[in-house]
Amino acid sequence: MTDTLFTKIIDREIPADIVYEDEQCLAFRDINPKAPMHILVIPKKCIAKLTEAKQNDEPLLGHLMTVASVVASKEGYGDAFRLVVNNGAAVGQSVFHLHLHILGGRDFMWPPG
Ligand code: DGP
Repeated sequence: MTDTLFTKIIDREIPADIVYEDEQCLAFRDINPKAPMHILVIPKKCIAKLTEAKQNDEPLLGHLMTVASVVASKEGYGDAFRLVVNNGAAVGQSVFHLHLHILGGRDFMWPPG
């Protein structure tokens, strides 16, 4: 797939406030935060959206979840955070490079709007 905005963040072509990195993924603060903690976890592998992930991506998807948990805990929100994955433009996906939103630090509605 073609490069995305997030590929440029991985490659340090665009600056970002990076809070975690390993060989498989990167986590950085959302430029337009919707909560006191709003961090994005992205795979370094370009997967446009969750429905494009393949069965052999399962370990990577699990790793993203584990990293999200570790990052939330390091940020002080380990007891209460929400993960969001927008899959498709119709539900608000605007960057077509798979990402987990980690949100915390305020009250959240359930069900989400
Ligand atoms: P989504 O709507 O689920 O595709 O979320 C994309 C998020 O990416 C959105 O919350 C804003 C964030 N974002 C877009 N451009 C940038 C950028 O250049 N830097 C950072 N840090 N975040 C960005």
